[in-house]
Amino acid sequence: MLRPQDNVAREARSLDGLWELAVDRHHAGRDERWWEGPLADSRAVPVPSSFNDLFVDKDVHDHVGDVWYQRTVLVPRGWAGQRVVLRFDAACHRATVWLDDEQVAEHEGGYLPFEADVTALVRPGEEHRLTVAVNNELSWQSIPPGMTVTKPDGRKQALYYYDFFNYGGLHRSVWLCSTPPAHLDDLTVVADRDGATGVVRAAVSVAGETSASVRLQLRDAEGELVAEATGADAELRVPDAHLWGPGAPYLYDLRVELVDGEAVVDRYSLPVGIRTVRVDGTRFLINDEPFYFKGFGMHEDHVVRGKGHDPASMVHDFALLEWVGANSFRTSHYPYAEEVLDHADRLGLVVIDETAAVGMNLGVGGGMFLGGDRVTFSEDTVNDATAAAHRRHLEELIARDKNHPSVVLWSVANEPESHTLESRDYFAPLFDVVRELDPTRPVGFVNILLSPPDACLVTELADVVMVNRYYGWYLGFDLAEAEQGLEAELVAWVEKHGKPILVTEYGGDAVAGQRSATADPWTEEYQAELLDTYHRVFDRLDAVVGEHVWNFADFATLPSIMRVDGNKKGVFTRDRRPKLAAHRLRARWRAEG
Ligand code: BDP
Repeated sequence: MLRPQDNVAREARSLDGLWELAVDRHHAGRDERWWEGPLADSRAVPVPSSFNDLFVDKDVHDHVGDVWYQRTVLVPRGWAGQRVVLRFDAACHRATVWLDDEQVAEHEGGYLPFEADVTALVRPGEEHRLTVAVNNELSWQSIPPGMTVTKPDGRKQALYYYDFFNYGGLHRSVWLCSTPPAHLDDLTVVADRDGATGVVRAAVSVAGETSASVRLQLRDAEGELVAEATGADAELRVPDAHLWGPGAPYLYDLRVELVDGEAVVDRYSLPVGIRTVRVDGTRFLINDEPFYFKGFGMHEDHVVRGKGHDPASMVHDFALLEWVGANSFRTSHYPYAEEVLDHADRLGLVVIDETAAVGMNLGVGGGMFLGGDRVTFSEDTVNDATAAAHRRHLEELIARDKNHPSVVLWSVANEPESHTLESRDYFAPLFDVVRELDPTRPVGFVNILLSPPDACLVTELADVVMVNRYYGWYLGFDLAEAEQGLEAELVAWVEKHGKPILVTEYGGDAVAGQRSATADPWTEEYQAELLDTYHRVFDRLDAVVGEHVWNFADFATLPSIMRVDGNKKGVFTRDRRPKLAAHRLRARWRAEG
């Protein structure tokens, strides 16, 4: 599936803007067939955005079930004879789509795109009614997993083991696109090096009846043609290639065309970065140079919009990453908007790309939150159907993100149970899937503190060790003990696996403005000192190849006795003002160059 693009052969019309929204408070819309006419009792809603925080209405904020989005769509007159596609960049967590009275798509998985070919249903020059039921319920078979319970008054509630608010809605752009009937359908690019020569291998798939052939042209950043090839499996060689690297984001432009004689039947352009990634012993190598990750686990999370993508916030977040001296981030805990990866490609930020498999662990909190006496892997909880959904999610993620040079590492899950044989049996085939679909990038998963080196059975499947650690926070506030505990554990990981270690989370909550001369917990001083403590340990251990602070910014969670207006582990506030820790990180990260 290729992304929407405007060029000589294709058109992409954004359907972003104000739609109508009806919140299905009584879960009646499907039975009452709301898609068959204009939504009753609706109000204007922006797309993209989460719906939860837009209105001053607690019931809407907390709504679990369907919400119905609707608008009319004009199919341009000039599109007669073209293939017409509706594309959703994300609908969280699942969506059913109708064009007029016809169901045209159904998709599960709230952070990845899907499309529907509606050619047979549309009349160019006319308007059509587009209705989408977006559902934010969780189950043990959804990714992320969770539970949905129905209260005595009929309201549904989502229960989940992850620490961010379960926002719902159309979080990313919606498109109406045209392509030629016979068209370029997919493109996989793998770049490599042969000495100073860049080698770009491109696999092109074509859909529809055609005798047209594939032509590829690679241009450098100045627009000069540097290599050409023909055929659906092509190799382009670039002498003295300019590499894409962290902080040095050189991009070529690959133009793929379907040509019939001189006529261009279809065209698709892709920015291409030539770079390699490899793990060697305890080193993580990009372009055969050791790379040290400095940055954050982040969230797509903003005031009012929730998880709605917005380019202004994205550009500002990247500006703050640059200001603080970060060179990388993890898409914790789900795939981010594709625009974010485009921007990372453009700016030379390195990305750990994570699935939405988060909260797969009933051991958190001693199982006291939701699990009762349930176990994580069982017929009633995470089971074969969950594994199938997880596998589909990985396939869709890799299909979407495979061509981004910024993506250097796949994260299969965040903090799942990983100390039981069941967890190993669950994850082993998923690691195989990733390696089969993408032999070019390392793969890992993020280990939880409940599963130390002598207990974890999943890390041996991974190319790197990724650990989230909270010495000095969840394990007591004695930073001297924290320093010892952390160092002893990281040394044990090196001894056990001899792989590079990425500390993918460390940090503590600080309420902005809470200050203390004695660095008491919850103050900005304590948060900064906690980070300093970790840094001393990292600097003593060669196998530590990265530090990702938890979190870039404060973010929304469910209310709980552990959270005051959300999670406050951000080094920036939710409105992106630096806390003391951000200045401390800036001094460290920028000094190191
Ligand atoms: C880790 C989770 C992360 C949480 C963080 C915390 O990976 O999602 O937000 O802890 O407690 O366990 O702040």
